[in-house]
Amino acid sequence: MTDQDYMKRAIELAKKGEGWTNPNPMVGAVIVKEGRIIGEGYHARCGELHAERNAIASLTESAEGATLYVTLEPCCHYGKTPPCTEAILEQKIKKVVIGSRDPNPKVAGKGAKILRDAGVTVVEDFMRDKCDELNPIFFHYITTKTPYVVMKYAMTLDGKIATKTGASKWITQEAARREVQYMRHRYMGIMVGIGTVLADDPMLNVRVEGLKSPVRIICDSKLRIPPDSQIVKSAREYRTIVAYADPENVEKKKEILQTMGVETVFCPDMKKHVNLKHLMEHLGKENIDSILLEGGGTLNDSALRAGVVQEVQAFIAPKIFGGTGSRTPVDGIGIELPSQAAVLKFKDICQIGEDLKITCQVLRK
Ligand code: AOF
Ligand code: ZN
Repeated sequence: MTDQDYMKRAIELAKKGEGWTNPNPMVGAVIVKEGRIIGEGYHARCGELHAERNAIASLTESAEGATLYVTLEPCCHYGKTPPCTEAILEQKIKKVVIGSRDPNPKVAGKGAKILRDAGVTVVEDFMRDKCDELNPIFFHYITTKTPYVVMKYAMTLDGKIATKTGASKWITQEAARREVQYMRHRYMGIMVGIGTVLADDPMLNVRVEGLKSPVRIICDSKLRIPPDSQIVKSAREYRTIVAYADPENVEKKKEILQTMGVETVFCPDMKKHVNLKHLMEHLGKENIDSILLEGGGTLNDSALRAGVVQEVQAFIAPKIFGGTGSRTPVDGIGIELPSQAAVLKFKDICQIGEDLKITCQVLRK
């Protein structure tokens, strides 16, 4: 096996933590001695041991003189767990091969330096791009303190998210819808507008054994959400945050919602709409590092314009609805010139069942 193979194994291990490590990163580690893997581990859950310490815990023999392959620079601070650099030095590991750099200001180069100063051979940026792909959420969140927002929608080949009557069940097939359940597990929050709640009365949870459900976030300027909606009725079971912006005549409603377990947050802009930038700052403070935005065209438009969207994931079904008035993924008033467009970059395209999934990074709003 080559250095690349060991790092690929570490990446594979890291992915096992997907959806569970947030707001911490996914990290994998492999310890190799004389061409044999003698220990491996990954970060399984926020608050639990880091990948390096789990790899050490699994050692089948002494790691003295061994090489550690780790997808992220080892930490050197006391957080919820003690520094990994200490464990690495205790084990007398001779060489550490690192994939991603850690932008966490508490680490950021200091981890690698401590190891080097102690006489360990350190290789940085090894397969860095592949390792970086594990943690766009962590890199964004740790540097901005606001959640990484993924706008997700399903549309027909002619760009409609509903028929002219508003019917939207279903656009994509089963396999793509299963993928969406997984996405709800992966991101910590899910956000929709009040229009979606009134039209569909959704649960916005995950209905797959062994996966977790996201925190539900509703943008609801006038606090119109019905107390007998599925979301409010299940607010004790699934954390639910409703953002509102118009303080008039909401006191009583707010009280009812709160006694039913809903958290409300007042987050107005000048026009008494929800200020999405401020909402993201609030959610960041609540430790929510990532959000799946399942829009509605109006909220999608506002989120794009507010500059809070980092990624778009579009499912495209090989169907055509037509209709001048049929809803599209992004509504609002639109722009005048193509040069004013939001600009994205294609990152990935794959077929899921009969449907396509396109992943894009937002470059300019
Ligand atoms: C992880 N898992 O495998 C590595 C991390 O609060 P703590 O102690 O869990 O520390 C979290 C920080 O540790 C995290 O922000 C990142 O900078 C660093 N490395 N974190 O959760 C790991 N290696
Ligand atoms: Zn660590």
